Amino acid sequence: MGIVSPGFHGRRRGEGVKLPPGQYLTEDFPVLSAGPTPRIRTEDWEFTVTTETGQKHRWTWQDLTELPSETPTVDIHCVTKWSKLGTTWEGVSLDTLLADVDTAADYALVHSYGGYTTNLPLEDLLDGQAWIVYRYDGEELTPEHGGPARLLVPHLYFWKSAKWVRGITLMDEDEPGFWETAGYHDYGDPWREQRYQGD
Ligand SMILES: Nc1nc2c(c(=O)[nH]1)N[C@H]1C(S)=C(S)[C@@H](COP(=O)(O)O)O[C@H]1N2
Ligand SMILES: [Mo]
Repeated sequence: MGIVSPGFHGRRRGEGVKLPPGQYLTEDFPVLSAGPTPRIRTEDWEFTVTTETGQKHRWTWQDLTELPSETPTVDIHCVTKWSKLGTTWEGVSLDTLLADVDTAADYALVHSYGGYTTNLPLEDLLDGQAWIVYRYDGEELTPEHGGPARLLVPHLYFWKSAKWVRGITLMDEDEPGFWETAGYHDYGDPWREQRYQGD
């Protein structure tokens, strides 16, 4: 057998790539939704951040899309064991959205149109780790994948990346979301294989 440098295409096939434990690579983009896909017109869309003191910050679709955007390329890891490498998105960093939000909260509960929720420590939304994204692979985010906009927080299992995101509540105490209440791990670090409570 010859010596072949894996290069970029090899890397995409997973050669020389270390995946989180128990994960396999997929090239397609599975859709995982716990219920029907809500259809939200951008005219009706709004995103709110509510602080632990009840202060509300609100962004319309126009507000969101006029903010400076970023185009993160990240690997995503679903708890059902597929991982997808090098996905490219466009959206607004939570650092930008939370810049003027006055809070001392430690936890965030993310709410979606349709009723889905998921929780995480507020610090996991900051420092370039999370975005509200509205484009995927150069195209508008489709409804199936969470359009018009979803949370993207790729360092945690993908169930934390709430599709059809509608708001974030900042809280002093942790409060489990939809899958976390159903027995999935409260934090969900794929590299520590935190799939279920007790992992
Ligand atoms: N609102 C909402 N967000 C959600 C989900 C959901 O059912 N509803 N599923 C989660 C899970 S388990 C995964 S793996 C990803 C799937 O995103 P995708 O359908 O774009 O692949 O979305 C997450 N965000
Ligand atoms: Mo998932």
